[in-house]
Amino acid sequence: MMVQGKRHTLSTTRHRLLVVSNRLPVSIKKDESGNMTAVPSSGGLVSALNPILSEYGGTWVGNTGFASNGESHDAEVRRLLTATTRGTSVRYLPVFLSTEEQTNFYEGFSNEILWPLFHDLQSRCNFAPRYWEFYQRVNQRFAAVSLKASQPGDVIWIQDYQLMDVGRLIRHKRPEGTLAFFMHIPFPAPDIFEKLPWRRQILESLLEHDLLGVQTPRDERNLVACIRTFLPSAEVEREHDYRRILYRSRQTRIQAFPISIDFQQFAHGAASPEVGRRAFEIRRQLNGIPIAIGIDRLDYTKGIPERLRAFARFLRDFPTTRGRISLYQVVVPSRENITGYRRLMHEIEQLVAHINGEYSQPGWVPIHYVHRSLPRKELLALYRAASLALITPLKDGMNLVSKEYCAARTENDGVLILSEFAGAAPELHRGALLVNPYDELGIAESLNRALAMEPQEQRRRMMRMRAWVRRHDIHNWRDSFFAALDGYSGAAAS
Ligand code: GDG
Repeated sequence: MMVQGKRHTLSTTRHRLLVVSNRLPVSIKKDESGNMTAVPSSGGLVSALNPILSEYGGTWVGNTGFASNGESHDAEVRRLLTATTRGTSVRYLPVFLSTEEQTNFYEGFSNEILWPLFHDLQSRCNFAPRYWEFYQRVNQRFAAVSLKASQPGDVIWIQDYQLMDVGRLIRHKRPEGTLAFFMHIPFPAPDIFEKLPWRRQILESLLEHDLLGVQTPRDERNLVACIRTFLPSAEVEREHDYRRILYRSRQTRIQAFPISIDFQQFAHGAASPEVGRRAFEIRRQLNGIPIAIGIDRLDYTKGIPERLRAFARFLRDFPTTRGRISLYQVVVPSRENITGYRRLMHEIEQLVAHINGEYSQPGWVPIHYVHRSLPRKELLALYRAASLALITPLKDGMNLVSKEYCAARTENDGVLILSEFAGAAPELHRGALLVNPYDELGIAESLNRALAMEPQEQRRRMMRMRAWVRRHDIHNWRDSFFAALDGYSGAAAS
């Protein structure tokens, strides 16, 4: 639709926006005396979408991580959420799940099937049929809350792998509505996706959206290849930088939108005197010994044990570096109700103890290990204090930490060692040292190379990465996504 020669975009017409994600950006916690408080949730999805919602305004639908516990409890949660967003243009709307639903939908279908499968770790999957029933049932619940909270002209933007069936259920009631979806995790190739017993239903549900965003061109190729393989009657057309799918008289645009960060916010925050003082303090407390940081949610996809082993290999193979660098590994608690995650935590703790036991010397510890979530300022101070970032996921949709590290390096120094299987790799490859996260020796050699890297080379590499992330920030991501949606949706015609 053209207005005075200018294309209407979602940003200029301000369509009402409803974001739907599994978790709200705040979690509800109850203390010992039974008082409830709302605390910010952590994770990449929240980091990325928070600045967008605060700026654009809208409704955010999601669950609070707290099992439903009767009418009066639910009403209290609602009141708390309303109080949390008072004075802003954002509204949080809770979806309440029972403990059984949480177990089977979230821990079960989402995190014992979809999460490992979509990260190419199929041997970790548990394809229990009851999980699928709960997945559909809970998706139905999210769809019902979203429908009730929105009007036909609104844009409904569904997030991530836990909610792939919501669009189908909404579409049924709103054939003309504008529905978008963004997948934050990788999309697997057909030979992996085919293991999913419900592969056809999932693809059909995804094709109910007007716009389907994925992180990287590789994810786009994989998704399209899965559609061609498992829905052979779908027609695929290639347009400039996206594909158009025609299936059962609906059109869906599929496109890669590499997600990003609020570059200016990270750069300004990191450059603040307060953060500068804290970074100085951290370096002093560590006796001036440089650090390489690793910052990850507790998750086997992040490659933490593999990284620790590679660090030990580095200390073994390059003995002159002992005492000259430490690894500062932050592991943010995550999904602690899932057995595999608790096992992973113990594995990490044992490895840290073992490596420290083997190599520590007076005045130097090889690995500093922090197992908790840090306040934003402390995180920024660590980014500033760290000469190296060692980010080696086995597979990652994007990995925002790698972009945040670059944004925080306002002096254009520091080296990023990055897994070639992170979604960020194709964007940062001209500045980062890319490694295979399974290749212990390769990582050890890269660490050695990073430690010896001349300041001019660090500067050249860091400047390239910072320029890229500055240009391709979260605002740019939102604008591209909304512009693409405009060309396709009921919103554009309204
Ligand atoms: C998923 C996909 C994709 C971490 N520790 C602390 C903390 N964080 C923040 C970081 C960053 C976020 O959490 C982590 O984001 P990632 O992108 O690295 O990873 P996931 O949580 O797995 O995110 C991922 C993302 O969605 C977005 O699409 O990139 O591939 O898996 O922002 O800063 N924040 C604070 N304290 C911590 O200790 N405050």
